[in-house]
Amino acid sequence: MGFHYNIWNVVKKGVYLKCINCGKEFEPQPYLFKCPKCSSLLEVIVPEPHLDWEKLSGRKPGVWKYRELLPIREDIEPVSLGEGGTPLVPLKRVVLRDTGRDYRIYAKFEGANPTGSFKDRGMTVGITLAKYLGFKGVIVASTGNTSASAAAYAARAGLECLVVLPRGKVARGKLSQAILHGARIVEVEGSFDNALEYVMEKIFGSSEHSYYPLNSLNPWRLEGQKTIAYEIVDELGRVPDYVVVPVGNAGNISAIWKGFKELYMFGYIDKLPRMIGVQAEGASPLANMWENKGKKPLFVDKPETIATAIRIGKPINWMKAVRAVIESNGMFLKVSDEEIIEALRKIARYEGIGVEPASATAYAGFLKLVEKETISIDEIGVLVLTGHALKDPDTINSL
Ligand code: AN7
Repeated sequence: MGFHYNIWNVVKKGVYLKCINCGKEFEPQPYLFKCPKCSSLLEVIVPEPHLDWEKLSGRKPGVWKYRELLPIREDIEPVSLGEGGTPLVPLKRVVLRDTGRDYRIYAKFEGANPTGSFKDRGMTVGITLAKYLGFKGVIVASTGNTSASAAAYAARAGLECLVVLPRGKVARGKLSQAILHGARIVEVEGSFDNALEYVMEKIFGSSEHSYYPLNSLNPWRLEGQKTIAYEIVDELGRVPDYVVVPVGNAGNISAIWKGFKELYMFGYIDKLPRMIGVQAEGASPLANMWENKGKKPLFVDKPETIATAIRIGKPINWMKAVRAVIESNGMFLKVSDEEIIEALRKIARYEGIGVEPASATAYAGFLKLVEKETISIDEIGVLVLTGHALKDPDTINSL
């Protein structure tokens, strides 16, 4: 390490890292991404807050409304663009039209975040950590949205940003954002999986640690994303019966589940929702595992889908996501590119909500649930619509 930092200047007292597999606990360290004992994923454990949930109602909506439940010290001014606090809107016309029934279903429109995707929730935490630990910059592999978000938040923090992208496979809006905010761009052949390998080699194959990696292997970033669960409960005034989440690298579904579990453990809610993960057919290692009743993902070497955001064959957070789905009594599903396009078009035309293809998998997945009769008419569901339509103008123009 070329510089000195004190993690306790940034991270709250009582916070620690825990291996999701062997349960071993570790002091917080920015570079600890895998358990030294069993190589599994780590999660951040935040101590139980002294917090009356009702007290929150007077605060401004957004990620930092839930400071007591985040691992960052409360005397630190976060690097923020006002992320979170996104609309939760009932879907009525499209659902009635497609199913003939009044399902009680809401869309959590994450496209309304500052850079147009849910990634901003994680980035505000990740970049805050990177800034106050004194890193020179950040590095991410990305299918696009992570790079757009990292570039914007790094710009705000005065940090350099290096993004590694799969060549020719990043939707134009996202690439434009990364360029606009001044990121340095490296393109690699293949898919996101190859881009992530490049980042891991660059970081762990070198002793030069001035660029902080903010991929979803980074458990700190996921802490910001768990606020999606908090907001859903806050706004609905109750816990939904099921939550449908598009799955690529599987960080978001894991983070949202962690958020619900914390609310449950701390006694703010008394039940938990079923977590439904949706993948695109050409990039569906987890949905295929689920179909075959297997225990390990069936990794895909050459993932392919119109939903480039989730064109990922080896989801790094698969173990967390599988746990979320099993513990919550949920499931993984896959949908075809045709179903994705249809879903995208319909929620745009009948609800006025414009999303990118990866996000439309949530609505396509909901229709599958109706078809399979795994949800009932009196249950409340939330679809997490992860990114804005403007992210992918080329796909939208070709509809
Ligand atoms: C719109 O930007 O992986 O399952 O590098 O952009 O947490 O990976 C994006 C993922 C869903 C999947 N919807 O979330 C990246 C990246 C949209 C996304 C996902 C992504 P994860």
